[in-house]
Amino acid sequence: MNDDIAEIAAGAQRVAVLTGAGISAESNVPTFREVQTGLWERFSAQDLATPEAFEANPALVWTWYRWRQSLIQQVEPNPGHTALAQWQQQLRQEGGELSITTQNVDDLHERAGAEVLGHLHGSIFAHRCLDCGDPVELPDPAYDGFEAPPEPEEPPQCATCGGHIRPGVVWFGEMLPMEAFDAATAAIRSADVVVVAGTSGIVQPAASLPLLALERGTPLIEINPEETEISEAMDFCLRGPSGVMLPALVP
Ligand code: BV8
Ligand code: ZN
Repeated sequence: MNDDIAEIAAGAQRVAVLTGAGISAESNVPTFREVQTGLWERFSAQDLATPEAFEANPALVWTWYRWRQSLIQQVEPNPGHTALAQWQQQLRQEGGELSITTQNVDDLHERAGAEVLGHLHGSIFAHRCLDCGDPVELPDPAYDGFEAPPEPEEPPQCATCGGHIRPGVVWFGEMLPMEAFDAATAAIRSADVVVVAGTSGIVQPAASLPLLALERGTPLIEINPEETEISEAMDFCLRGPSGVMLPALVP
């Protein structure tokens, strides 16, 4: 870790973190850009994560989410999630603050003991009725997330109105939860340092959030093994896996 970065991290009292699918990669959760497998191998995640795809083929899209939910329930947080949770606890004890805003629909930050300011793209564990919007509690899916399920299953029907139950995620073309987006905006605007871990910086408007740091010259640190769409705006790029780089960054 270079001295400048170590000094910034050690001196920061207000840290704002944005994470993407890459932080869950070392927990064996495929990133969004990876090629799909099984029933969905001929689709890109981007094609499936849309209201149109659910409308056209509810069983295929519904099963994809329930199968991904099974996988997430079968894996564990990795050292990247744990490091952020630890840094958050450390700062809280010192009267400081570390906020985590994630694009991920998994619960690995929470299971690592961290408090999450917002899930910009919703949660795979939340379900609601497509028609009346009623939230719905469902039993856990019975798939093996490491084996693609044999047959797509139809989404259940809403007990209130009979509509299709849908995943509680934000699909392409859908608005982000404004409360989470506004909270992330405020956190980044008041931070001493902004850390962006595990995102390709492709999906908007989430990807542009860290760039708010440029307004005040707040140091921007990117953690990603690869170059991304937002690397050129970064002050520091830690080219490596977040499971290694985040534990090294925490003071
Ligand atoms: C909106 C939930 C507006 C679902 C997700 C044209 C037409 C229509 C829309 C658009 C358009 N052009 C732009 C848009 C907007 C669109 C968009 O951005 N499209 C992109 C593809 C160009 N955005 C939207 O539609 C958003 N809504 O704009 O609404 C609006 C306005 C008015 C009225 C109505 C609407 C909604 C976007 C939300 C989509 N939902 N997820 C689901 O999960 O199934 S997005 C999905 O991508 C995931 O949430 C994922 O997190 C997210 C972002 O991807 P990343 O997290 O970055 O993951 P990715 O795989 O890309 O990259 C992984 C990175 O990790 C890589 O860089 C890799 O190098 C790195 N990595 C790998 N291993 C590691 C690692 N890093 C660290 N450590 C490692 N070990
Ligand atoms: Zn309903």
